[in-house]
Amino acid sequence: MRTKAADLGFPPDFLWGASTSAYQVEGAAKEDGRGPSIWDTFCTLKDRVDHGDTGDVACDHYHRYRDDVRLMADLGVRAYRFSLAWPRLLPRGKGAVNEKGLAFYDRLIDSLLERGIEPWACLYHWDLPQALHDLGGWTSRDTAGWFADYAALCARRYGDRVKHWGTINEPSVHSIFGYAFGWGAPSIADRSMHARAIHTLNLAHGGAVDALRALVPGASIGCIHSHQPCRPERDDPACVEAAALFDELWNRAFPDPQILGAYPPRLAEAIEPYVQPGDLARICRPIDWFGVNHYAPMYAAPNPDMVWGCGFGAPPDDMPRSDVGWPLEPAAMRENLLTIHRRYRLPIVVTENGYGSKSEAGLADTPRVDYLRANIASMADALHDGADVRGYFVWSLLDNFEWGGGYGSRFGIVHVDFATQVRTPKVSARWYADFIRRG
Ligand code: IFM
Repeated sequence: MRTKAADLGFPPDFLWGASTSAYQVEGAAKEDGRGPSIWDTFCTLKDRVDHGDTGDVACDHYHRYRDDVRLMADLGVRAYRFSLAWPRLLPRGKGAVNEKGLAFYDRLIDSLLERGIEPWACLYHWDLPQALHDLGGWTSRDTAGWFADYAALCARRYGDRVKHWGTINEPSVHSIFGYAFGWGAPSIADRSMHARAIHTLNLAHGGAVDALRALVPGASIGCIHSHQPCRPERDDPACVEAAALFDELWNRAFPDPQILGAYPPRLAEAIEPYVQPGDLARICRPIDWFGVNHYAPMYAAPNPDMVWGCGFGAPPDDMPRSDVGWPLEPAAMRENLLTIHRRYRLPIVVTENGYGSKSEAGLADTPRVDYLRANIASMADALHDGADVRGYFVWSLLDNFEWGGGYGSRFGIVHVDFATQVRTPKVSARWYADFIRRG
């Protein structure tokens, strides 16, 4: 059965878009003066990324962005959420600016605007310049100041054309995987370093909001969070407490101080040693929307091997799973959006939602179509029930570098042959295009 956006009750100005991020698609990692990021370094570590994959070439979006913009225009996508690569613009994170890097995003932004596609730029999607990591990275308060300087540079250069800005993509995932679990760059597993990183990332967000607000007339600003329903693996007190702590680490460590002005109760004590007078006022700046990357409910359990004593648990045995093992429960989208609406009272933009597959070979990605259709319908339910949802970006436009999963995990609605760089829209891309047009 075909579904129209209008049938689901989406308003005519509801924004339908597609998302990517710099390190996952650009490639050209050593070209035109780009400096190394912590992910370039992480990819050189043995056995950390499946098949030893790296983002060196990725989807070669750096050279093929025009084709990709044309592809989006053909699909009828109205907005493109991409990230600016800090190490491409400031190869050492601060100081000397790389004009060739700046010029790349000029070209990308201009070609989007030429085709009527709204640019949504995110300042940071996990690619911290290695030179700043060497100075302490997110565990050093200085990094928040350097991030605000970087935000000002971007605002001055692109603010005449880019009005929608995200500060940081999924700070919780970046900090948990990078500083608590050691599963992602910069590969640290230390509770106090994680607590410090949380606070610096929050300060960085606040500083960037101020810079964007001051320098971009009419800016619309948000932070982009991975926020998922978080449930105990089992109904026993230890598990319930583990899930409450994991919920604070994953879902609340960033939006609570940014929007409500306080750290959630279980984390407050751990972060308190790093909080200086006035910090929460610097973090809690007025923003325009809550960006949520929604995928699936999470299950949590106690885990003494993890630095916080909790971690991922197992979903119920009878719960259907995606090809990458994530629970499939479309109603969780509605639940999640209503939770965010009730707690934070901001307009919401679904900045990522998508289906990952490890075994996908061809273009007939029916499970992805089923996932997108059901999640969009659930988003419509949330809208009808009062959540102020304004837009939806599919993750991802292209198959790309899926971090530790390398190129073996495909999330694109457009297939990328990584040997030839040929792009071919999958059935899901056709479905999404048809859905947008009919709406
Ligand atoms: O690929 C990632 C993206 O970088 C952040 N959100 C989740 C996606 C799928 O894992």
